[in-house]
Amino acid sequence: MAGTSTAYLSLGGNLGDPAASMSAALAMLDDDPATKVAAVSSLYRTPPWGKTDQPDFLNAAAELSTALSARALLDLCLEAEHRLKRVRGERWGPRLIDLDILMFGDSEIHEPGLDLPHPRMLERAFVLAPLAEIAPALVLEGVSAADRLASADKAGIERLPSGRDWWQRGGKGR
Ligand code: A4P
Ligand code: MG
Repeated sequence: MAGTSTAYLSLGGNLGDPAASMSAALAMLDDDPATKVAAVSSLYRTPPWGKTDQPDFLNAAAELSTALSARALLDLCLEAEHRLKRVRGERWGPRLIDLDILMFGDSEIHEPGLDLPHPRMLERAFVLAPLAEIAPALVLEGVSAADRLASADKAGIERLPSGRDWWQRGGKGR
């Protein structure tokens, strides 16, 4: 595809069936004619960050190949969240599904409703652990994802034996 960008996403949720919601979100992205899911990490069980009196999260990361603009990819992610009936509540609070764009090629964007690279990813092991699994050499502000993870606080983070094709199993004949 001409004009194709590589984008990295963080997926997470801690209400309902987060693995099913994340799997459905990835299927929706992959169904977009301009977007392909190129790689997906294992599932990780992670202690809640920010607001700690809520259930553990499941988190994962994905690499996409897309001919969309960053803004159009964000809109697709927000639509997927909406279709999965995300209820927006308090900041950092419990959620059915959350999709964040971490990186979009080497774009740097600071606009209303869209910041890239994602401003809060470097401090979060729940983002870095799955990202480093699929893209260890990806450079995040001068330091590789693997090295960022090595110096992050990984307490309580557990990689589940899901394999990397968990999102394709079951449902919709995938
Ligand atoms: N937005 C701007 N830039 C981006 C981007 N690069 N990707 C805007 C996606 N969205 C972006 O999002 C608010 C708005 O951010 C979007 O409408 C979009 O226009 P939101 O998801 O409604 O807000 P939020 O998620 O409540 O706030 P925030 O600060 O984004 O929270 P986070 O950072 O998503 O944190 N603990 C664990 N273990 N695992 C988690 O996944 N997640 C959170 C949420 C807290 N604690 C967690 C986890
Ligand atoms: Mg968010």
